[in-house]
Amino acid sequence: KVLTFPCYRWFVGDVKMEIREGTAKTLTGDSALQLLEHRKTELQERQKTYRWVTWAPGIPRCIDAKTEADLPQDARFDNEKRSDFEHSLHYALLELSLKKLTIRFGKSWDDLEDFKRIFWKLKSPIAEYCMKHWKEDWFFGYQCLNGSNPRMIQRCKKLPENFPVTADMVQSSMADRTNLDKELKAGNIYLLDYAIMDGIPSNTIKGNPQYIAAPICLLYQHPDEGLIPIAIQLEQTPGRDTPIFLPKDPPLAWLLAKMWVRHSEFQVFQLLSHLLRTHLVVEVFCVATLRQLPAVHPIYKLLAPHQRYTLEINCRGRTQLISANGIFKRVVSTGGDGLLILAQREYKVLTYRSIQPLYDFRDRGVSQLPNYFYKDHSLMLWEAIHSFVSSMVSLYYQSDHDVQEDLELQAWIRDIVEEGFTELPKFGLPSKLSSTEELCTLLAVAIFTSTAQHAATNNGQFDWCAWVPNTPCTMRQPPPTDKDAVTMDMIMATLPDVSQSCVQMAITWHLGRAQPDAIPLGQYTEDHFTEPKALEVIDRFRMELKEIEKHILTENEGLELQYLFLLPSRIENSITI
Ligand code: OYP
Repeated sequence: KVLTFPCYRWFVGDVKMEIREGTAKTLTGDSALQLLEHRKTELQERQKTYRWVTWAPGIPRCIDAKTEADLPQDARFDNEKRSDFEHSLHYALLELSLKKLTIRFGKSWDDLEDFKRIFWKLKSPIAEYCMKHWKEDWFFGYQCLNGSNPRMIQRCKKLPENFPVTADMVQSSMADRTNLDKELKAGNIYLLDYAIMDGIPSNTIKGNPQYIAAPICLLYQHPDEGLIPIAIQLEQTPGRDTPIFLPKDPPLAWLLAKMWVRHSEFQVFQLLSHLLRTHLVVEVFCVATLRQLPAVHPIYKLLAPHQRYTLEINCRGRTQLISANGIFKRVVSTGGDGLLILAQREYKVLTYRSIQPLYDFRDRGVSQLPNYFYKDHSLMLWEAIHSFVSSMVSLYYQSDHDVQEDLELQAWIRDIVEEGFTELPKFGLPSKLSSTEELCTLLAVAIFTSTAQHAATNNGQFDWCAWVPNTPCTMRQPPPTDKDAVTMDMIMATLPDVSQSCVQMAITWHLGRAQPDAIPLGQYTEDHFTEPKALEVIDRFRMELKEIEKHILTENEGLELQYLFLLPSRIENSITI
């Protein structure tokens, strides 16, 4: 009798052909000796092909590949994706360099209106909205909730000791018959604290030093105006040279203070929320899955579609974006040593708990905030993903015992915790799985992070960063120390120059635009599962996603600023960009 191997793969030119046969089986469910033998050889091969490497200490470990060219075919972009990726960036850069030629070179802009000159063909409705409203305080507050970094804001019960805001400083921002103290007690005061930026070394670009601050910003959930910033201090240590900026200050001083907050936001958003907390976290799951689970394993079948292209995009990121002479080094204030130090600081405090949306919102104390669409949609998606995963797991694991006894699964979690998330004693994920519940949470985290969470941070980056003054990637002058001395010239000398601005627009457009070959969340095109029960579970998941889609569309009807980043049809099934 001919043995049917669970998975055959071959290549015709560049086209990947794949045939899988048979039902998903865990190790204990597979009994024929030859099949067990096959599982073992498959894993040995895979472990030779996919190896861990420490790209840099103090961040998650990753795939051992110098560039994407070192990756096995299976993990590479296909032709269409590769040529689209390469062309789109060239297209954006070319368009912008043509504009640059018509502007003066390597110079500051003359005034804020000047930024419009590169704002020509590459645009989006939200980016244009942003251009019109970025100076308004409510818009600043809105972005904390539904911008591209919606996980920074936290409730403030007590003012931090290094931020001596007094009640009368902010009284004029308050609604009638209330004050700071009452509002702190009522839970209407919030905080953005960029302490993590304190002391991060800043880049030098073409001989010019760039600057970094570590702001703290107080916000107030105003009954009529919504969430608004009410006080900003640009450094962590209070003092005569670090005044507390207020909305009633000279308008340019208040504007520049907000820009400094938004500049920190750019760094935290791109490096921590986006790169570290989605791309690099998910890569750990990818590598462990490829090394420890054979293709017949139900958990392999479940996760593989959520890992498509992630290794290649991360390799490209490491070689072209955050490398010694990559894009960050060329145009961003944290380029050079800064970005790694920043990522290492965040990695030290990264917890498994904080990548589970329920706990994240609870720990930040944001349940009272209205119009927090990111939160509402995340929770709906988490629910749908968790229930999908749970149904799938229950098809293959009848009890906690089954989980404990699955040696492949246990090797998988050990690889994740001990090889991937090394040097992370407080992460909070044990290296053994003892129940189906633990397994379901972990799988939901892996899928949620590679789909919804990545979409929430990645997909809005052009919308929120294309209008450079709203989210500047670098600052070319130190933070202001005197409120009365802020001038427009000083603002223009501080913001990114013409060429830095062009690169910011080009890259955020390149990464934020919809991918032409995108596979949306819940679409399983490779038919890993074939058994009817599993297919039913997939169908149910899709139906739930459809419901969420309808709900979000209805909710957005008539909204001036729509929140569609977590619309299921716009969420990719994996991190591919
Ligand atoms: C890879 O040809 C990626 O230069 C982006 O990286 C851009 C390139 C390569 C450059 C291609 C080229 C994707 C993976 C990732 C990630 C998350 C962090 C994204 C940060 C974007 C920052 C934009 C910087 C603007 C100045």
